[in-house]
Amino acid sequence: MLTIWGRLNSHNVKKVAWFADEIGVPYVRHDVGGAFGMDAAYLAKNPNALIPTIEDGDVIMWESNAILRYLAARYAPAEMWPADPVARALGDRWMDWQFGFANAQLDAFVQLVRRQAGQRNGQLIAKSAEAAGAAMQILDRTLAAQPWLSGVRFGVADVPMGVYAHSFFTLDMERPDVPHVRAWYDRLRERPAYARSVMIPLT
Ligand SMILES: N[C@@H](CCC(=O)N[C@@H](CS)C(=O)NCC(=O)O)C(=O)O
Repeated sequence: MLTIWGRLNSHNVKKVAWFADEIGVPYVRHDVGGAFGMDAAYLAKNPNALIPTIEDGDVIMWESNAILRYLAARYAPAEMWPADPVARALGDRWMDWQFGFANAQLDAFVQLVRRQAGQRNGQLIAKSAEAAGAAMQILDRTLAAQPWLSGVRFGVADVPMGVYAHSFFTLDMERPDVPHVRAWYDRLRERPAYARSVMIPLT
């Protein structure tokens, strides 16, 4: 049985929990990180003191997108992680691109979700919302030409930005009009596994 270590209000943990569920890999998840802390046994598995970490038999893995690629290669249907190097790479780049998006949106997320109403820095929120919106306009141009970041069908490359689409459209901040990203997000919201692990209140 796959074990996932990490609190589910983390974007990076959501990716792994959603994708494992999506491809039908049963798992148990233990809350670690944030208010739950990390004990010595956890730090022995992940010396970075970050979440998520997985344990799959003898395999201990960290780095959420590396975990996704591992799960995809080992357990997912072939179309979710194409063998063709070009098709694979064209989707895969959006998995790395997601970390830049996460940096852009980080201040807005922290201010709006993790600070009390009277303690928020409006300038930080506006600057971060603008950077996140500009990045989403790049994604929008891609999703105008293809239905999924993975290409013609849903795949693992949709997962990292799919998780961030939920916070982007849920945070109470200014957003540019990105109709193709919105339509993709609406398609993701129809997926039961996405609803279970990603569409939860932001905390
Ligand atoms: N690049 C790492 C980043 C992991 C990361 O930054 N995780 C955050 C939560 S999203 C974390 O562990 N924060 C400390 C904590 O939760 O205690 C990955 O993708 O797994």
